[in-house]
Amino acid sequence: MHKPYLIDIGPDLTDEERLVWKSSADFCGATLQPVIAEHYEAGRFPRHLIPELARMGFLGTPLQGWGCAGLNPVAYGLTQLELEKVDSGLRSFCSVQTALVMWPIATYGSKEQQDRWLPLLCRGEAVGCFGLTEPGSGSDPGSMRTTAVQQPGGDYVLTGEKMWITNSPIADVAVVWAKVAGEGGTIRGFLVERGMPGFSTPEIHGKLSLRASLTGAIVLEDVRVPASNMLPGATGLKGPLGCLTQARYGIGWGAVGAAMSVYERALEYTRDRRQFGKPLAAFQLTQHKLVEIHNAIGKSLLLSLHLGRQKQAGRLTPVQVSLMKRDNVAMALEAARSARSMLGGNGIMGEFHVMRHLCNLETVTTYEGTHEIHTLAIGRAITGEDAFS
Ligand code: TGC
Ligand code: FAD
Repeated sequence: MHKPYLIDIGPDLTDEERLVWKSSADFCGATLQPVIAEHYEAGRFPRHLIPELARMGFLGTPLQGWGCAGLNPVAYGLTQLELEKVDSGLRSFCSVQTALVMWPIATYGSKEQQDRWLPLLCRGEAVGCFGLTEPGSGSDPGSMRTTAVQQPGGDYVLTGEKMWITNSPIADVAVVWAKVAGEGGTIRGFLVERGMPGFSTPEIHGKLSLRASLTGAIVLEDVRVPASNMLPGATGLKGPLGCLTQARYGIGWGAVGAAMSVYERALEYTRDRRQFGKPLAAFQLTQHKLVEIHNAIGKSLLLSLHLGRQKQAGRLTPVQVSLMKRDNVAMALEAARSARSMLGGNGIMGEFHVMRHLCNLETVTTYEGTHEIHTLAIGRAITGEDAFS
């Protein structure tokens, strides 16, 4: 008797959540999984799939209005799980658009900004990106050097460079964070649009991770942005950090999907492949590896469900999200390393999909706050001592 998962959250879900999970799994398995390895190996984002992702409600998923699906946090998390079960880069595309572009426009934006951008972004007719990181400012975004200087007529002139920006090469709109000169350097968010003179987004080439995702810079050479493009509801570092809390929540769920993918491959492979006269899965050392991954997935899933319910009740705190992002991604990375070893030489091949997840997860543990930064955030919360600097 073979039962791959002993922890099943299915009975704890509502009918709607189960339906979302199943339809997401069916879509991702039928439409994304068959093409992902080829795109990853070519270092290409499967751009032609954007309309399909939009049709599935994967853009702006938890938002209410503007055509968005309006799913609750658990159902939204399950969509992220299924997307990342295929590839972290596909989840990245959707989560940047949703949590880092649409969420700030919906939360901090003016009605005019919302009505203009959110329907287009929801339908996938426009792509957005989020510019916080700079060449000299990663874990410490408060040290950013991009500036916005207000002109006599009210417009702002933005100058600086953003680095490592998901989706930037194809973005129609960039949420750019900059320090406003003359206001004590307060951080504000601006919607910078493709076509504005001085705005360019060169692609970053040579990534060995997240190869099916587009990453670029944002170069701002005295870009003139109307005052009406400033996000009126965000002032200070808590503006961008609030967006990160939304995206990190989705990553917490997504990482469980990546771990499930590598676990299922390792289980199938070790049950089929025979050495020394019996299946690899019949060796105690292999079972130990499988049990470690299996149990870790179960615990991460339960944590995600618990924190999803807290979010639904309005009780989820940013540091709880740090815990979820940190631990679920670390779990998935460990699972991918172990699964790769169980596949032996085949483990490095694209067709077995494990090495791709392993390489992707090296990015996932770095972006949206590195593992170390989340350790320090949790350490600060439980000790009351700040060890960041
Ligand atoms: P600190 O003094 O702690 O906080 C400043 C203000 O922000 C508030 N706050 C938060 N609000 C919402 N969510 C959070 N997670 C928050 N963390 C802090 C805080 O309450 C305070 O508010 P107020 O009212 O008192 O002003 O700030 P700090 O300078 O000490 O920095 C804290 C630290 C280091 C944790 C933060 O800077 C940090 O998280 N650094 C990591 C940077 C990061 O995650 N960058 C990600 C860039 S985007 C990205 O990677 C996208 S990948 C996309 C993809 O492809 O999926
Ligand atoms: P650094 O901050 O230089 O850190 C380097 C190392 O030092 C890390 O191990 C870190 O944990 C450690 N470290 C730093 N400070 C401390 C400390 N106080 N104590 C102990 N250790 C410390 N950014 C965006 O704004 N938008 C995006 O869309 C986006 N997409 C990305 C896509 C990809 C593929 C990648 C790789 C990155 C992306 N990022 C994006 C940037 C990402 O958020 C940063 O890479 C990340 O925040 C870390 O910054 P850094 O690379 O400058 O590393």
